[in-house]
Amino acid sequence: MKTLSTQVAIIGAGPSGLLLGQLLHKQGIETIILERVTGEYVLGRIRAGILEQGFTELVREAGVGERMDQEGEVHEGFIISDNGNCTHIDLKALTGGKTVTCYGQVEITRDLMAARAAADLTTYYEASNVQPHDVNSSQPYITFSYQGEDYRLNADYIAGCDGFHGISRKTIPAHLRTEHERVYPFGWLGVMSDTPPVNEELIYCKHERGFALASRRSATRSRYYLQVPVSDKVEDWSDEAFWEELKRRLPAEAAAQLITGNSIEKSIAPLRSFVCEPMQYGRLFLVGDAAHIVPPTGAKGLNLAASDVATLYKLLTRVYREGDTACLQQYSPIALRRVWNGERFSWWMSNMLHNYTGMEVSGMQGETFSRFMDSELHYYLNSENGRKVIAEQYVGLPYEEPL
Ligand code: RFL
Ligand code: PHB
Repeated sequence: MKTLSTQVAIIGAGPSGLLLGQLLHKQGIETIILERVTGEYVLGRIRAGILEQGFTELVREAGVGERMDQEGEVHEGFIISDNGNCTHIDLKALTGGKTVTCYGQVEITRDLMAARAAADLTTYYEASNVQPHDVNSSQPYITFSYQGEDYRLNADYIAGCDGFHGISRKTIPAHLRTEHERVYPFGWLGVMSDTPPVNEELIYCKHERGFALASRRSATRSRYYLQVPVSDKVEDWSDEAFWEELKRRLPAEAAAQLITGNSIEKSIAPLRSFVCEPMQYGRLFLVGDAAHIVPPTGAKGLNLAASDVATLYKLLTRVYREGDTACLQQYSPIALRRVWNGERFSWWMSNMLHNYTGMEVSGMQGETFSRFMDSELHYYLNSENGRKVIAEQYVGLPYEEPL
C-alpha cells in the first residue's frame, strides 16, 4: 500500500470540492482530491445555470473568475408566467441593486479544473473504493484504489464533497445523524439545444399541463425543462414531443419566439428536498449535495454548496493561521442556517409553480393543495412586498460570517 499525506483531503471533484481546493490553495493550505469518475464525465453533467452574487464573488476570490466575468450573463430579473400571464421579478430594483449571473455549472467546473491543473495540485480521477477512516480521531485517513494499487491518504481534515450518492455522509454513524427528506411526485426533463433562447431573461411557467422553465446558457444555447411524471423515461420523449409540449406551456409571446432544433443533451432529474444534520462529525465535514439537496425550482443547489465552501474555507484558514481549532464547531450550525433557508425557498417555489393534480400532498388532495398554491402565487405576484420576498431570496441571502 502506498501512503500519501496532505492537510485537507477532499472527496469529490464536483464544483464543491474543486472550489474548496482552490480557495484553500490560495491560503497556502495543501489538498488532495479523490474523484470516482473521469474529469470528462464530471463535465458531462449539465445541471445548474444561475449563480448568486455571493457565489460569483467567491469564484473571483478563488482567482478563477476571468471567463465567468467575460462570458457569463448578468440577469437583472426573471419572469413568472401564471398560465400565460407574465409578471416581471425585477431583481435589481427589488433588492437594491443585486443581480444573478447565468453561467453554466459545467463552465465553472472547467475553469476550476484548469486552475487546479495550472497550479499543479493533485487530483486522483477514477479513484475507487474511497473510504474515510477514524474521522472522529486526531488522525483520520482515507483508503482508496487507483490504477490497480491500494493507497492510504493521511490528512488533518476530510471534506466530503461527494454529492448525494457519495460515501462521506454514510461515514457519520446512523444514530448521530438525522436525515430529513421529501421526494416530489414528479421530475424535470431537461433539454439543451444550440438554438437561440426564447427570451433574454428566464421564464418560470406555471401551467395547468405542468411546470416549464425556459433558461439559457448564451445567445445561441438554450436550456429548457418540463415537469414530467417520475415514471417517465428519457426514451419516452422525442425532441419533437418535447418542443410541442414546451410550446404549450410557454406564454404566447415566448412560444411565438421558440426556435427548435436537435437536443444536444436530454435527461430526467427527480426532485427532492433533503438535509443531513449535523454536517460535521469529528474531522469530517460534509459540503454541498453530500449534505443537502433542493428541487431546482429556486436555482439554489449549487449556490448552497458555495456558501458551505465559503464557511469551511474561512474556518480552516483560521485553524492553519491561528491554531484555533475550536472555531470548526461553528461550521455545521452556520451552514445549516443558510441551507434551511434555501430548502424552504426551493420547496415553496416548487409548491407554487408545479401542477399537483391527481397527487396527494400534505395530507390533502392535489386539487385542494393547488387551490392554496394558486392563491399563494397570485398574492405574492400582485404585491410589491411579495415580489420583494421572492427577489431577495432568489439573489441569495448574505453569507453568515463565523464569530
Ligand atoms: P456533485 O456535483 O454531485 O459532485 C460530487 C462529486 O463527487 C464524486 N463522488 C465521489 N468521488 C469519490 N468517491 C466517491 N465515493 C464518490 N461519490 C461521488 C462524484 O463523481 C462528483 O463528481 O456535488 P457538489 O460538488 O456538491 O455540487 C452540487 C451541484 O452539482 C448541485 O447542487 C447543482 O447542480 C444543483 N442544481 C442547481 N443549483 C443551482 O445553484 N442553480 C441551478 O440553476 C441549478 N439547477 C441543479 C439544477 C441540479 C440539477 N440536477 C440534475 C440535479 C438543475 C438540475 C437539472
Ligand atoms: C438552468 O439553467 O439549468 C436552471 C436555471 C434556473 C433554475 C434551474 C435550472 O431554477
